Amino acid sequence: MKISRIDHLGIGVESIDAVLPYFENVLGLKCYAIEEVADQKVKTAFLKVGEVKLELLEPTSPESAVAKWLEKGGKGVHHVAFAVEDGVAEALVEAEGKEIRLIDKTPRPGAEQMSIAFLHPKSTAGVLTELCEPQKKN
Ligand code: CMX
Repeated sequence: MKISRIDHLGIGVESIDAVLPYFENVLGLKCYAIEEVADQKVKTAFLKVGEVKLELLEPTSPESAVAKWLEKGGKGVHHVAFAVEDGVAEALVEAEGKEIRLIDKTPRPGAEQMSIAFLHPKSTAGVLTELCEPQKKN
């Protein structure tokens, strides 16, 4: 697969409202979008740091993967998202062929009109890994 850059770092939080002042007033970053991703049961807030984005993730349901992670004591960086240039679906086939455990067998819709898929942290050096690309327009 061809990874071109880190697209974003996902940061899990109990409340976006509670942590946004740190990112905006102390680090001087600007939140440019708030979006709910129903499929992932999260509300997201995006801030840009140069080319890389920070995605703050607040669960919208106790069933959310982020809610479960927070409940088990998770804090801070939740996942790293890599932009794939030659297709997420193709990258999943390649990863599975290299015995990487897939969470998503096929890409799903993510925030910012991206197509996303996750690889299981047990086969990615402990880092929950997202692969993403802009959704294809039909
Ligand atoms: N980073 C690293 N390791 C993680 C992790 C994370 N974010 N979340 C869970 N794990 C580890 C746990 O610590 C646990 O390890 P141990 O067994 O050593 O304790 C292991 O993964 C558990 O794995 P599991 O039993 O297979 O699965 P869980 O029910 O705990 O769920 C995971 C974990 C990663 C499969 C689940 O969170 C998932 O499917 N994530 C993908 C979707 C997602 O995270 N969506 C939210 C973001 C959406 C967005 O960005 O739009």
